[in-house]
Amino acid sequence: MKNVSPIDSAWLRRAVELAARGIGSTHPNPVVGCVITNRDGHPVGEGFHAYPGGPHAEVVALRMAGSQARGGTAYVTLEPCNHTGRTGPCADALIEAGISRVVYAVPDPNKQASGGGEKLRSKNIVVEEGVLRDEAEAVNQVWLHSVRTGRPFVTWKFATTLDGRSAAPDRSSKWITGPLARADVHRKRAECDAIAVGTQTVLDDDPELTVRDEHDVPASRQPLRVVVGDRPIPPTARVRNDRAETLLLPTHDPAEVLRQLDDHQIRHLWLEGGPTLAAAFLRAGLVDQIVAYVAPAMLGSGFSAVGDLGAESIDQLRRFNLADVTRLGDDVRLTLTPLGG
Ligand code: AOF
Ligand code: ZN
Repeated sequence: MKNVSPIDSAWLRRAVELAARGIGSTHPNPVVGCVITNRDGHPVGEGFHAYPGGPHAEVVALRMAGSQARGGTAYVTLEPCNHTGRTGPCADALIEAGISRVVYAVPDPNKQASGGGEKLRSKNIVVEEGVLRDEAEAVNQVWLHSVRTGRPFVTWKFATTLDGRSAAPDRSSKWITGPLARADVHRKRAECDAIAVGTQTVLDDDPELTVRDEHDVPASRQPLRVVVGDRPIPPTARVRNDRAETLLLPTHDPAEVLRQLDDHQIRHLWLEGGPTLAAAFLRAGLVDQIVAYVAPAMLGSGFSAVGDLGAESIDQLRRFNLADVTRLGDDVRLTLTPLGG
């Protein structure tokens, strides 16, 4: 660990907080936050990236700071960009504003945009990289993962009884968990770019796969609905309504699903099942996070939340890191990550 001044980490922590305000609305762009302090170290501007095509965090903060940015420091969660995309290069904006020092957390893995740090240094601006890196990585986890690996970050969500069942023998499943857990699902769906289910789930449950409740989201901002598999979907199925876009992927290969979604610039896929699709993704090692809603109830019969994972003996048990446990009414939400991930 290098020596970082507590003042620098405090302003970057504020920048991470600002970045988090963009979660769920910047797709396919990253979340980015920025704070500007003047030459005396007082904050004079702050901002975050709010929507794709909108001004970058640095530009929002520079506008607020105006001439007070001269001789000051910019704290940014991501390396300032060096490209003209939908907006001009932030490195140039910082140079023109007369900033004398730039402290950022994470280098930009996007080849088209990176190089801002070098550009700033070449203009004799003091540049420090890697301050508060873990926090800034965490807030931007999904985007960083997707740019670095070239495939979407995958969250598998399921609701289950204590005995691991997600549907009764007649395939009915409404409702296993209570209203607080279901509202939480809508909140989390709203942060994703795509929601996928298998064709069997469409036939069994006829889900709409949209973000509802207090989130009154227009069709243009709804996550993409993705139906995986080759069973025919009736024309009356709710996934075919006009409340969101729907992509039908007649394949059974999770890697192919992710390749196609990457072409659609999907950063975060929310996988809702059912058991066959979930098992295919798990077996392929393509689940990055699991969110399990567990109800204090039992069925004793019916369908398991996940299909065959190929285990024949107990030494083939799949274990995960338990990252979080949250109580939601009478239900419990477990967040798990792959071991070693
Ligand atoms: C953002 N917001 O605050 C920063 C970004 O499509 P553009 O022109 O908006 O450029 C997006 C790229 O710019 C993005 O992939 C990232 O590499 C870089 N920095 N992007 O959306 C920001 N600072
Ligand atoms: Zn930029």
